[in-house]
Amino acid sequence: MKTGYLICILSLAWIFPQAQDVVFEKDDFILSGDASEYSGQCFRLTSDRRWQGGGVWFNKPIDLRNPFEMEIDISFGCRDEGADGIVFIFHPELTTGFQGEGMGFGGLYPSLGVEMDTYENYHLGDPWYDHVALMRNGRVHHATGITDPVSLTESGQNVEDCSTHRVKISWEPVGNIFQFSFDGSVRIKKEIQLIDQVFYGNSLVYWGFSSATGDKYNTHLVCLERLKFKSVNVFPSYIRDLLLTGESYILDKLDFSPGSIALPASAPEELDKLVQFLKSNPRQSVFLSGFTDSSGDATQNQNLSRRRAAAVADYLIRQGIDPKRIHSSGLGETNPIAPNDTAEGRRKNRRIEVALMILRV
Ligand SMILES: [Ca+2]
Ligand SMILES: [Ca+2]
Repeated sequence: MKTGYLICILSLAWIFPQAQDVVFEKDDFILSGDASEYSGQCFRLTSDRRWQGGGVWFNKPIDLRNPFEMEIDISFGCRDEGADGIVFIFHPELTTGFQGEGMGFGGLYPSLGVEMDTYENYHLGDPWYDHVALMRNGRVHHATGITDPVSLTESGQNVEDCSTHRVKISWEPVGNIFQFSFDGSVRIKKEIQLIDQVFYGNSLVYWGFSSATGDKYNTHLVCLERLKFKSVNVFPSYIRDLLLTGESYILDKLDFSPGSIALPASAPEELDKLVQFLKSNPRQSVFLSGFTDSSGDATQNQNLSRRRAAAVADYLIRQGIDPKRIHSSGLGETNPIAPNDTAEGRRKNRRIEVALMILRV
């Protein structure tokens, strides 16, 4: 193969990275409200009681510039005209919204929701039958929906029938196509500028399901069968715009020796404040990003920065912080904060950045 072709193919692979089947465990998900683990690959969002509300969220963001596909089995319970239904959500924060008729989607801004609604709220323009619609920004009135409500099933029959229903959800970024199918029938297929028009240019979002009951109720179950997407483990500087606290800082005194991943002697002084902060703020997560100066090989620098950030993460874990609250990545010589042509500038660029995020679930 000629080099030119190879470069061309590699370039295309870079522009269109392939989604991967995700091997998932229940630990990859964060539960909120009344949600709980259920048997197998299932989560129970609400139990069969009044005024319940629960959500389940994948704990890492995805990048909507990549395809996203999932197959799930959903159970809406056994009580026809029960309530309220289940919403699949994309949202830049790990947050669940208003309950009741909002089904945990209400008020989430900006957001995309696939509302699977089994309870007719007259004042929201709900049809009498169990329906699905594509909604945005936590608004549950159908007048503001992206698509009009259609019956969940092709035949129009009730879905609160004690059985499970196979749902497929997919996002194809090349054609901007969002698709939803229910029991093998495509119910929504919509071209939508998800990144530019719904999320205002930001492609990093979390995904999850939420549900609620009200005066009417049902057990709501979600069973994950197949997930195919790329989750994002690196947190470049622009993701800080998403952080609820907006706080990030540089571990100034953590000067690693050249080429070394051993924590310097200043580590306890520098990191124990962070440990104490995380212990006193149990809903806070931390993102550690390692950076190097531009000396040497870029790939080795990326590797070095990743291992240094991981060394800091290990220290926090040894001090008793739950590993699920710590994310680390290495960004190598990218994003310099000073010129690399002076010793002082290079020293500034060799750094670990700490960004904080509240898990508001
Ligand atoms: Ca409703
Ligand atoms: Ca029904």
